[in-house]
Amino acid sequence: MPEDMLRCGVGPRAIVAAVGLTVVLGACRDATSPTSEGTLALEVVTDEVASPVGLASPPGDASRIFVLEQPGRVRVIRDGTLLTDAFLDITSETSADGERGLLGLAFHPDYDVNGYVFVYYTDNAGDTRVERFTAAGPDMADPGSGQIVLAVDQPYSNHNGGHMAFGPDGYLYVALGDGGDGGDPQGNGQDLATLLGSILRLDVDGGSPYAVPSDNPFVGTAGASPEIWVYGLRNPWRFSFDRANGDLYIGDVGQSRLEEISVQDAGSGGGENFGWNVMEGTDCFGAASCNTSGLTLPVYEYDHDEGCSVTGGYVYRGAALTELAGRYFFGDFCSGFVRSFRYQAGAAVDVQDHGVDLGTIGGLSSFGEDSAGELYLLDIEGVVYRLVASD
Ligand SMILES: [Ca+2]
Ligand SMILES: [Ca+2]
Repeated sequence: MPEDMLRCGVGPRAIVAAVGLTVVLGACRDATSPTSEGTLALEVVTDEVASPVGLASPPGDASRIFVLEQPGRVRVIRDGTLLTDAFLDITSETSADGERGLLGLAFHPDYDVNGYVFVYYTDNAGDTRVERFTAAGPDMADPGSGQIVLAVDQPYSNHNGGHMAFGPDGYLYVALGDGGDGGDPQGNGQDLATLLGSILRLDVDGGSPYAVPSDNPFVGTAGASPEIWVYGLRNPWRFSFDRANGDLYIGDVGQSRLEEISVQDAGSGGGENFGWNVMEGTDCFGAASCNTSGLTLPVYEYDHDEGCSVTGGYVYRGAALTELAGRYFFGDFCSGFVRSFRYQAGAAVDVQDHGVDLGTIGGLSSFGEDSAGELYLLDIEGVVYRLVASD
């Protein structure tokens, strides 16, 4: 085995293929990242939003970004100015505490025509709802237009997932955590019968409230929920598609040891099992050994001495920082670091820690991407930052 295969930054999947699972993963786990390039800075867009947990722009909309406030509001920032009135306020229908609340927002690819926007929230019974609203004007949704798309009972208050995004295929992808508590006591992560612990793929145009795409991987599998696209997830906290090539990046929050980023190559066809709760990252969970066959391991992971809850981000494809093109940015909610890597041939390479440039973010709740591909970082204390070039 070549010596450089032992270095950190060479992804577990490549290593597994080459030498088997247990030999070198420990050596890679404590990847010490080089410093960044001294070119990045954070610009405050607003510090007047309440518990921001998400950000998105309608496709092609160059003037507005929408910010999710966990208590139940969607706010609009137009040309850099936070509008007073909310685009949508479902605070009265939302229970927001801990990991609950308004957690996801996705604009329909034809939003400029149909005005459809999808939100993911915890209802007053503590259960997950995906609801479609219709815009009533440029900066306001019709509060009476709500149509429930998906309802999923939640056994515990935590691990609700919550992210949604339309894929390059035009389908709506919805992330659900394992249902909660600790250690996945119901075994939801490995249970294809439940929607929990999975990312779903829904055709919201082909049926009411949705149709299952006929090429979803578990269509026709006895006992499986056909909505499932991938599974074996604990609490996917932000996933994203690389807008240049369709690769899917998933940040999955760990239990007590390992935080991970997994990647699904575009064109995979779906069905990947990302391991939970057989594995936490590249560790067997709760056991000295486990059957790892068929599991897709993370391309990057880090220990809890470096953080405690991964916040998945985006591959940078904007215009302002062209030297970053193709870098996947992510961070940690607890320690507030911001890192990036390039994904090449199944591996995370050229990992950088951007602490020299960016410091740490107090409560890095989410990243966001606008229609132009510029990146934003959200601090749960109320701040939206834009990633910019340093002076
Ligand atoms: Ca839950
Ligand atoms: Ca995993």
